[in-house]
Amino acid sequence: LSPERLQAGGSGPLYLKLRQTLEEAINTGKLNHGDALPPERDLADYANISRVTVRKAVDDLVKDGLLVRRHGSGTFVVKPVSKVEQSLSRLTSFTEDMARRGLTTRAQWLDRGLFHPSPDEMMILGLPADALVARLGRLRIADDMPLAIERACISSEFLPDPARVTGSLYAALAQRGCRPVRAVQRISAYNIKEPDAALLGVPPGVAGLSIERVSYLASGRVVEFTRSLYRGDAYDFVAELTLSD
Ligand code: 16G
Repeated sequence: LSPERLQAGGSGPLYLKLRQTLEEAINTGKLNHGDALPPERDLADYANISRVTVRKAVDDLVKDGLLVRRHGSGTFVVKPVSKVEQSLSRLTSFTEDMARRGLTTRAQWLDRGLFHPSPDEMMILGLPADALVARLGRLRIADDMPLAIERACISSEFLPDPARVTGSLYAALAQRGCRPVRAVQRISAYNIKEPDAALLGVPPGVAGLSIERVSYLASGRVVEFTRSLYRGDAYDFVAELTLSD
């Protein structure tokens, strides 16, 4: 955003030129999804234009959905992403889902080790008070785009050495003969807050999907209790409904 470029060349209102400059910066990746725009006052001072002009350009981009204003925290860039459509009828893993779409998965580890379970973990996994659980907290990334934060909790009986899980959790469970065969999933709406927003690369306050999955072995024992936070702008969960008789 150089003041010289804004003032120079071309006819048309200044606010349109600023709008175009900002749009170009978004499209060429100089400004990225989740980036905060400098305050309108600073933009006006820097480009040597009036605040009214800046406000008009920003209003325009907000109307077109390229910027979003968050009360109290500023104006942020919104880059539309192509959504991942995820079936709700198959019990698959993140790695498998992404591989099917030709995307490569990567994880940023947030947490990985053996811990004492919290009361709700103890209850859901059906564990005694002295049991240990493996906790695997990951930011899940597909082709460099962060999609979800997942915090899995598994009884140490099924996963005694969580530090050895470097890739797919379900592959690690399968290796130990305890890949889940059934799961119950609860999805609810959630506004993504910091520090999760920063990890997911979205402005704080945007819509997310909070998902809890409890999965079972064929024997009926609970093997996994996972709490996840998915980006609402990147995920559609799709269920097929049939008429039962
Ligand atoms: C999915 C599951 C999660 C499971 C993970 C295993 C949802 C909402 N969550 O992301 O519960 O732990 O897959 O993935 O679908 P992995 O085998 O690639 O580690």
